[in-house]
Amino acid sequence: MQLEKYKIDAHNNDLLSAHQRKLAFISSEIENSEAIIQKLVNFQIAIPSWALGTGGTRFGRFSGGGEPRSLEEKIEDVGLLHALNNSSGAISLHIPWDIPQNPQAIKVLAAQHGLRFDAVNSNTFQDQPGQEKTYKFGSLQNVNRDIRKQAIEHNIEVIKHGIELGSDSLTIWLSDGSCFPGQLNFRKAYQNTLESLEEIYAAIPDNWKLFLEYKAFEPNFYSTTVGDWGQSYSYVKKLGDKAFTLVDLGHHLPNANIEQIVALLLMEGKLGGFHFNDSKYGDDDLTAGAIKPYQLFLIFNELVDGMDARGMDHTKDLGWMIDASHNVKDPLEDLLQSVEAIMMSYAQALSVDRIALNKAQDENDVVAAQEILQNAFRTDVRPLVAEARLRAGAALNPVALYRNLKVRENLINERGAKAVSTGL
Ligand code: AOS
Ligand code: ZN
Ligand code: ZN
Ligand code: ZN
Repeated sequence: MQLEKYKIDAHNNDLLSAHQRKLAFISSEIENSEAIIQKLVNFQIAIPSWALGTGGTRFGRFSGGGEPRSLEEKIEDVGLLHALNNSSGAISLHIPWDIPQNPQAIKVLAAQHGLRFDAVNSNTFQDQPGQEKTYKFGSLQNVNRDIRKQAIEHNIEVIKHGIELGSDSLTIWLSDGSCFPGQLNFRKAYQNTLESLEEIYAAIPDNWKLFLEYKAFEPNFYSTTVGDWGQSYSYVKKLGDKAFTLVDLGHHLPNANIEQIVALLLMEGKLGGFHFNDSKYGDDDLTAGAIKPYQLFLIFNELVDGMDARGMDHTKDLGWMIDASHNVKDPLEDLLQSVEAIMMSYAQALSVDRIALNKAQDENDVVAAQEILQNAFRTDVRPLVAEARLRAGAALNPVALYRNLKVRENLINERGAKAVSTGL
């Protein structure tokens, strides 16, 4: 389905005067609103290829229809999102779910939609058809050298696919761990994992990054071999300058102070990037900002503070990815909501009066510090985010336009009501 520019323009014209009223107000409230809008125009968040179809649980999956049946159609879907919000200019692929048959043609197609390839993801948490050895008892940690070798070779294969597409990072998430006490020798599992990661790291090109994701639990429920940020940090620190920790917001134990983790990793120069999502219980992979928007804002508050302190480029120096997969929404609408929530938190964090905050902190003025942060969080910055879209030629209200244009109905007509996304 094509989203012609004149349809976006017509939508924007309808909403323009109301938008301008709101923008004028907020611009008078926030001193650096113009600079914030510019930063929002430049900010891009990668869409995971596995979020384009309806997710499921182990109890079932209810497809919404019109889902992308191929890598080409996944790129088309992300292209639609990007046309609507101009903030989703990248796609993150999962191998082998998304093996490009003709990389050159895939690159051209992505470029036509203004998309680049973000981190490529390896998969050693499932056995693939025809695979020689099983990952039932782990991959990079496995007690069996041949199984470790198979997993290492898979990761190297993924890097090769990434190079062909112009990606510049590899994300490794391991399901490795154990389900029962005694099952695993923790030290040996660590050593095996480290050695395996070293072999993968050796295949990482010089201009690439290796992201090591951590997760407290699931599918293993007694121990996970890269179980928290400290464990990930311990590996990436040993690997070298191209290795970083990746923070998936849903991968922590309840009540973890994620913003503090982010601040410290950033300070250590080992924060690689994010998998944004939200959760109430575990790795729920709900829409970013749906449950704990204040937490999302506090994370961005640390990011802006820490990145600026290190002179980092907000747009380029971290990997910004979504990792969501829900069961009851249209996946494209959900992704539009996630991107919006991320942009809002970023805008709010940019609006924080840092000088005043530092002063309040230095004076132990707890109330003032809280007022500064909550003021920013309670300010409606949606007109700034909308203005950034307008200036970039995207839609003032992406979800509304998506519905008005009946995008899902069109995709169902094109692909069929039973079209189920490839991959997960
Ligand atoms: C798994 O819990 C992780 O979040 C990974 O990022 C995973 O590769 C992704 O969710 C796709 O399954
Ligand atoms: Zn993740
Ligand atoms: Zn996860
Ligand atoms: Zn998740």
